[in-house]
Amino acid sequence: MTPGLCAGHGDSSSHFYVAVTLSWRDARKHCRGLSSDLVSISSAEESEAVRNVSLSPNVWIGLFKDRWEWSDGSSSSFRDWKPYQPNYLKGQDCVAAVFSEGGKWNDLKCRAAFEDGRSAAATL
Ligand SMILES: [Ca+2]
Repeated sequence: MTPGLCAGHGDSSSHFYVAVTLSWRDARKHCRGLSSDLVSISSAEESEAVRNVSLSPNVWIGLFKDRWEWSDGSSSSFRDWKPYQPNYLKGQDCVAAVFSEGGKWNDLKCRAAFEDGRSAAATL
């Protein structure tokens, strides 16, 4: 858990530090709740400005890797996860829509099978 740095609405000196420890996703949510976002850094000068504003050894910034990709190569960023999903349990590298839960999504082991037509989707 790490504090975050939200982007200011002016130049890099207007970035503001979020002095609570959050997960990356919660830090982003916090910034977005303030009509901002986690800070983007595109130069050494901005990196220095971020360092100057930050009051802790490390902060979340906006860079992330969303490892989910559509198997047909489409680029939709739409996501419809169940609460607390994806939870990235070991081997859960594929996604199922769980219709008993309103069609919300869960990440599941790719080798999970649905022999009885429902089962595995209820797992974490
Ligand atoms: Ca899961």
